[in-house]
Amino acid sequence: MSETIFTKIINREIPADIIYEDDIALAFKDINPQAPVHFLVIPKKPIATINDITEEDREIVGHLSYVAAKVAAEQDFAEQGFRTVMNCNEFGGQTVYHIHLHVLAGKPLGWPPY
Ligand code: DGP
Repeated sequence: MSETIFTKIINREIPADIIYEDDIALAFKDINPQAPVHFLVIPKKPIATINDITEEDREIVGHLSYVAAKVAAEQDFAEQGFRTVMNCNEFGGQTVYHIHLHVLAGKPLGWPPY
């Protein structure tokens, strides 16, 4: 897949407010927050969309939820509650084609999301 802005964030070629990093994933604050807490958890491996996840990626993708919960606990909003969202393609509202888990928290979130 072609490189996105998120590869540049992983490689520190452009700045981001990084809040978590390990061998598999990176988490950083969303540039356009939609809630008091809004960060993205991305795999270091570039995978364009949910549709491109392969069998060998299953552990990586599961790890993104693990990181979301870990940061939620560290930042003390786990018990209050939060939402994770992964948008896919045009109708899903995806704009950056490197999968990312949105983590939103800090206020009651509406449902359905439109
Ligand atoms: P989506 O629409 O699901 O593809 O979400 C992409 C998100 O990525 C969107 O909420 C804004 C965020 N974003 C886009 N470019 C940048 C950037 O350069 N830095 C940061 N921190 N976030 C970005």
